[in-house]
Order: sequence, then structure tokens, then C-alpha cells
Amino acid sequence: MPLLILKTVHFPSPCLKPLLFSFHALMAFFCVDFLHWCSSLFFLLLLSGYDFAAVLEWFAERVDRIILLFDAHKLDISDEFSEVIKALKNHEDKIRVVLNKADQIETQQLMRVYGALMWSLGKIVNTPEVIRVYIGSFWSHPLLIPDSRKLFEAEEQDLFKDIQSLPRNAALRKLNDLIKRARLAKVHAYIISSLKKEMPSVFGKENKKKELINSLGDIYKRIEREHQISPGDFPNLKKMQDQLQAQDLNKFQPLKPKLLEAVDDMLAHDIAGLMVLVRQEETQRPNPVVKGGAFDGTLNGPFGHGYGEGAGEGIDEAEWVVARDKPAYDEIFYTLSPVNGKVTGANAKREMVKSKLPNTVLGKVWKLADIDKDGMLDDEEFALANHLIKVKLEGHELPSELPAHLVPPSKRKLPE
Ligand SMILES: [Ca+2]
Repeated sequence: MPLLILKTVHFPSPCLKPLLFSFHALMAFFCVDFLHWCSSLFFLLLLSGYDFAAVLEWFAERVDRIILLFDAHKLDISDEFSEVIKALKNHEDKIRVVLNKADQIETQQLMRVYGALMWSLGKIVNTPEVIRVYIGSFWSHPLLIPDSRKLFEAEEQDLFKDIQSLPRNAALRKLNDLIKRARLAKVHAYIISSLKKEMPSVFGKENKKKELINSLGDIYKRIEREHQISPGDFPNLKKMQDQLQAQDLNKFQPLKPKLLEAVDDMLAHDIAGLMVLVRQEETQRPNPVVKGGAFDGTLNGPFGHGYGEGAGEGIDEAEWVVARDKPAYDEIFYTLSPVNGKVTGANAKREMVKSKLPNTVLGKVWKLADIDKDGMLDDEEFALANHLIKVKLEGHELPSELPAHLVPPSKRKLPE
């Protein structure tokens, strides 16, 4: 599962700068395999003599995800980096952004930097969706300003989840690549055949060729109009003009409508069928997930995100964590006129809405707390409901299923 990470290089000292200036001020990491990503990184410090954009485009086509790294404490998008991002224009769906070293600045400043980054990216990247930016400190050093630790942890988890899910989407991505290539081939056929059509068969070939190459931009526009093609699907104008110089335009092929029909038919029918097959296969197979490296040690254990907090509080304790506050909850419980040790749904609801939480959340609390599903709450279930409300009010998420340590002791031995 290839991954492309792009980052500007900040030269450590001004005196080194002239020395390094012959290198492009940009580094690209190409991870072939994220599993052992530290050992299998290709560092591409590219000489400025290369067609840097073309090299990047080559990589961009072959990777599953492109990660642009920015440093929060010295955010600048150099002209080179802007050019690079523009070179990725057909692969915007693969781009994710990491705002790294966010622990080096105060929260208020971080918000400003985040805003500035989004604004700058919006000008360079042409996509209808907002690009996902992950904020954090992605190395193993202590956090300089730990205020936003929780945010960083959550962001890291999101980024890891995104990367780990890539193998699942790989087949779909290849299919999308095929569609993209088919569209580009069609445009190419239109351009080549238009040039052929304009060429005289006997006299004035050289002059006509020059004229056609010079007016290639207009030819693009005409094809764009006639066939409703997006301008982004056309090859780079300048490069195409350069390459046409060396070609004999008379030897180009005329348009073969049958072949174009076949491509259109494939796009309209075959691809749709393949799409269904790919999705089917995905649901039947276990999801392949990226493991190893940084992914280990973050998911489970006490240093996993959110461990021992919110609904996870008391996970290590022998005692039921809800028991701590149960006497206070019991006092309320007995004012709700319990019958045979249970309060009705209506009576419990009257108390629970006092939390001012929306009904969708309280519904979830109810589902988690009414363990025996009898539509009523006994004193333990009622205490649990109140505990979950407290968890939510303290800003934590509710679990989708009740974790084992929150199940009241008297209900732990219930057969499933
Ligand atoms: Ca119940």
C-alpha cells in the first residue's frame, strides 16, 4: 500500500542554504510499505534539473494516499510547494494534510494557523470538498505545550484509521484510475484526430503544422465545448506543444468512432458492473488492516486513546465504578415511585430529560442502561443511566455497546 508524504525542508542554518540550494527545497517520502515504513522509505531529494512535477505526478498516480506535511510553528507554503500541490491536481481525492508540531504553539495561535492553512490550501487545491487536516505532534518527543493533548490523540487515531483502511479501498481506487485513464485516452484521441483533420495532404505542411501547434489552446477549447469535457482532462498545453514539434502530424490517425463508442460503453456499463462486484467482495472478505510500527501500541492498553476516561473510567477497578455515586442516584430513584424495585420508562424519562441532553442521546443512554430490556430501570440500571449521562455531559462519547466493566455486578452472570 504505497503512501506519498511531501514536506518542505527548512534549512537548519543560513550558511548551509547556498550549498543545498541546488536541491529542490522539497522532500518526498515514498513509502512502499507502511508496515515497515521507517526502513523502506525512499528519500527523494530531487535535483532541480529534473522535471519535478512530472516525477511527483508519476508517484501520485501510484500511491493510495498523499500526505502533505506542514509545521504549525513555522507555517509557510513556499512557491515550490504550491507548484507541487498543483502538480497533484488529478489526485486531490488522495490528499490529506498533517499540521505537525502543533504542540509548539498555544491553542489560540494554533487556531489561527489552522485557519491560515485552510485558506491557503483553498486557493491552491481545487476540490469541492474541504481537505481533511490532521492536527498533532507526530513524533515521540514530549509535548512542548500539552494543552491540546486530547485533540492530538484523537487526530492521530483518525489519521491512523484512515491509513489502516486504505487496503480496503485499493480495488475501488484502481477502478477509479481505470476510469480516469479511459477519459484521458478519449481526450487524446480527439486532439490527435483534430490535428490530422486540419493537415493538408500535399502543400504547406510545415506552415500548417506550426499554425496548429500555436493555436493548440483554441483546439483544446473547441474540443472541450463540442464534447463537454472538463478542462482538467486535457494534457498540459506547453508540454503537448513541445512534443508535437517532433511529430509528423500527417501520420496521425483519424478518429475511429467505433473505438470511442466501445470506451463509452465500457464507462457506462462494464464499470458499473465491476463497481458492484468490488463492493460485494469487500463485504464478504475480512477487512485487511495495516498493522505494525506506530499502529501497534496505540489501539489497546492504558495508553490507547481515551483509556480509563469517560465510559472507560473504572476499567481497571475490581469495584463497579457506578457504585461510587450510587447512593446519590438511589435518593433520586426512590422519589420516582418505583414499583417492585423498578421505575417505569415514563418516570425515568422525566428525570433524565433534566440533563438537557437531546432525545437521541438519552435514547442511547436508555438502550445501554436497560440491560434486561424490560422497559424499566431497577436501581442499578438507573444509577448506570445517570453515570452515562454524567460521562456524556463531561464531554466524552458514549460507547455503542456497554463495556463489561459498566455492567452492574448482579447482571454480569446473565446468560446471553
Ligand atoms: Ca431494566
